[in-house]
Amino acid sequence: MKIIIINGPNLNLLGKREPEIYGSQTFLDYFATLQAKFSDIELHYFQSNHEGELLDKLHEIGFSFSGIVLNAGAYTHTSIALRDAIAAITTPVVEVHISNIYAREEFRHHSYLTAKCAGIISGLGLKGYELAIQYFKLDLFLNNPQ
Ligand code: CA2
Repeated sequence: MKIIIINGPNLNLLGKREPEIYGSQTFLDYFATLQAKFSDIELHYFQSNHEGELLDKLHEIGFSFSGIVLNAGAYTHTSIALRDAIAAITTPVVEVHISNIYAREEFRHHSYLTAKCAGIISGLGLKGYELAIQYFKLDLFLNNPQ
């Protein structure tokens, strides 16, 4: 099973700035713990600050992977292009936000992506990424019980 975590703009700063909102762990450290926890999954990670690169990655893996965990950062609130890409691919996407976007500024309350995603996890910190992976594992198991 291949699952990818895709992080958008500024998420490369995790653990380095604004720890009161986003925590103090770097994403690469957290990703290593996820790989250890989910050693039965081929877990990939991609981060970009560029909208076009995020689109290219969705196109590249969006027909072959089992699941995409997407934190599109601020593009969540602006990008019709990312919404269209999620709608065009066949791999299901779970939208994740570290902070609770509904408890923050009004402009963060709307996501262009949610309607095209399987679901959204927001406000549970980095744990949200792990929960999204658990969802894909459970969903695939329920659909292919053996
Ligand atoms: O809560 C989330 O995960 C967000 O997607 C994070 C975005 C924000 O624009 C969304 O509204 C909610 C911002 C990512 C910025 O990441 C930083 C990490 C560390 C230090 C500074 C920024």
